Amino acid sequence: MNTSLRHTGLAAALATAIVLTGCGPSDDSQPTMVRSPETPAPPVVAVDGPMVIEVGVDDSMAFAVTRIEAAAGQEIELTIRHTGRMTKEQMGHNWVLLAKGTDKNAFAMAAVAARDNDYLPPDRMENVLAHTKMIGGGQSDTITFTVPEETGEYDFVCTFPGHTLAGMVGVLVVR
Ligand SMILES: [Cu+2]
Repeated sequence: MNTSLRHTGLAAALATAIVLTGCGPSDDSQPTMVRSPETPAPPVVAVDGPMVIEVGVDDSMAFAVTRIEAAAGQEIELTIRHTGRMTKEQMGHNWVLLAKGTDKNAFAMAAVAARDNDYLPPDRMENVLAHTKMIGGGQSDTITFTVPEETGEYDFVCTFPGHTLAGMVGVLVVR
C-alpha cells in the first residue's frame, strides 16, 4: 500500500520538475549576441571550469599522456583510465604529481615499501602535490587539483614498483 503512495508522490514530483524545467519564464533582459559573419567566434576556453585531462594507461608501463601544459593556479580535473586487463596487483597504475625538485627515482624507491598505502610513502607525502588511487584494468579514478603557482616543470610518475624506473613518467609544465 505504501508502494502506490510513493509512486503517486514520485509522479507528482516528476510532474513538478517537468513543469519547472519546461516552462521557465522567458527572460527578455538577457542580452542578445549579435555578431557579424566576418567576426571570428571567440575561442572556447573554460574560464570558470577546470581543464579536463584524461590519462590513459593499459597493461604496459606507460602513460598515454606524458606532457601536460597548464597555467599557474588553474584547476585541473584529471582522470586516469586503465583499459588493460591485468589487475591492480599485477599491473596497477596511479598518477602522482611530485613537488618541484623531488628526485622521482628516489621517491619511487621509497614507494616500493608502501604497499599498504597504495605505494605512496607516508613519510614523503610532502613531495606529493596530487595523486590518484592505484587502479587496475577496467578501473578509473578522477581527481581535481590546483596547478602550482610557481612556473616550471613538475614530474608525474606511477609509483607501482618498477614503473617509474621503467619510464612511466611525464611532466607538467606550468606557465
Ligand atoms: Cu604503473
